[in-house]
Amino acid sequence: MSKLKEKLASLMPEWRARVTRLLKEYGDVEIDKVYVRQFYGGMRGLKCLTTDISYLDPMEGIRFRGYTIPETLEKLPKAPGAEVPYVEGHLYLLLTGELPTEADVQDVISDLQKRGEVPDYVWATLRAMPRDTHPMTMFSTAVTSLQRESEFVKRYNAGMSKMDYWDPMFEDAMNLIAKLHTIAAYIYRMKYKDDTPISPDFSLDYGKNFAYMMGIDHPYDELSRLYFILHSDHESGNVSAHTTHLVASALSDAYYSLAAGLNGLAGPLHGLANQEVLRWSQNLMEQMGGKLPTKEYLQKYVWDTLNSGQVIPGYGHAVLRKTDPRYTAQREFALKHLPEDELFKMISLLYEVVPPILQEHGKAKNPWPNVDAHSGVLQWYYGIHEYDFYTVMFGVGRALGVLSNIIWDRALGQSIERPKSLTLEMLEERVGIK
Ligand code: CMX
Repeated sequence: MSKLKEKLASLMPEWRARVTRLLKEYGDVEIDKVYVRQFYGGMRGLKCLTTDISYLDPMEGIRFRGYTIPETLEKLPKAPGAEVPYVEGHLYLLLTGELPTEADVQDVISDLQKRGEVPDYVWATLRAMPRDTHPMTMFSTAVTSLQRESEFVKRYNAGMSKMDYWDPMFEDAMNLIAKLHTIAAYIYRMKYKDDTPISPDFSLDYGKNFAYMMGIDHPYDELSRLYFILHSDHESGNVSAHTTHLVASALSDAYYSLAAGLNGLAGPLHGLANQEVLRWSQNLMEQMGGKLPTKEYLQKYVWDTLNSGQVIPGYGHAVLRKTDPRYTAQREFALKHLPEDELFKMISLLYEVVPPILQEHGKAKNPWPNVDAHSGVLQWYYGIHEYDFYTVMFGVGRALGVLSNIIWDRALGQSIERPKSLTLEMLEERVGIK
């Protein structure tokens, strides 16, 4: 058994006892009310999910297991000379709630390296798809195709106690995480780099190996680590996390569950917004002959977008009410590594121009940028000019959080999800409309 799995097994009895007590002694305590607006408003603000992996405060932003983004980046172990922590250490934190030692991180690194080989049929599946298929479709298909490897399915079919569900869920999650960066890089180089995939180097950590397989030099390894950590988790109500949790609640395995979550991530109001930001910003730069627009021109462009009934991509959020600290962390990386880049200057100008316009427009509850407003410009700078690949990298990062969640879902016996629907007529009757 890996050390990480042993650690998880040692944590579970106490967590299970707390959940059992809560449900037994306080199961009927009311926490929140449901309002009519929430029926048609995407259940916004409704408190009916639980996770301990991360918590999103509207003003402060995400905390991973209690740590803010600056704290996470500061406290997790780093490779000698590196500026961004190991992805593997972040996974340890998400799963256990504890900061890993350097030895803990090395254990996770070597465990993932052993699980990293991708079966050839995955490549054959990807190659059977038309080359102009969206890379998110390829990514989610590759994950679904791996479902035949599921340990959970094998153990479930052989007959397994509910108390043990988390164990094969852990195996599936780790086997998947170990392969996702390789699959992503393969899709990239097959689709966009004249079909020249680079085999993984299993002596490297996750972020470094991804940069190596993408064929991009330092400091792209640092950016990869940052990107995967920042995108890992945003509590459990966002579309990708909730979908993964929902599908896993039917005891679908990690492969089915993650693929479903990735399909949700591929929507333009969620993860795909990062490609929209770049497309929208570069359209404007093209109009300007590659030059930075004036502030006045940019203001007009933003208003034109709003007046044509479209959203400003990368701005607004369902929960956040201030600048996303994931945006700030990426901005700090850009200020250090590409302060003079024209596109970065454009993204910075948008940061000045968009919030007051959204405030004046008066619709968006949050006029500030979210994570997607900044990720594209960094990828572009290091040579990834294919916007539609950005969400795939978001998906690699997001897998760390959503898979950690479904391991704990099984450990704590979360039930199959089945909220109750009402008809419009019933709602009208309940509020007194005749
Ligand atoms: N530009 C223009 N209008 C916006 C807006 C934006 N960036 N953000 C919100 N609004 C509008 C909404 O469309 C909504 O309009 P209607 O009343 O006509 O439906 C109104 O303002 C109120 O919306 P809200 O309560 O502030 O925001 P929601 O919780 O409904 O939606 C989000 C949140 C992220 C979908 C929305 O802000 C948006 O569409 N942003 C642009 C897309 C984006 O950046 N998505 C990425 C989010 C992060 C991620 O998941 O990756």
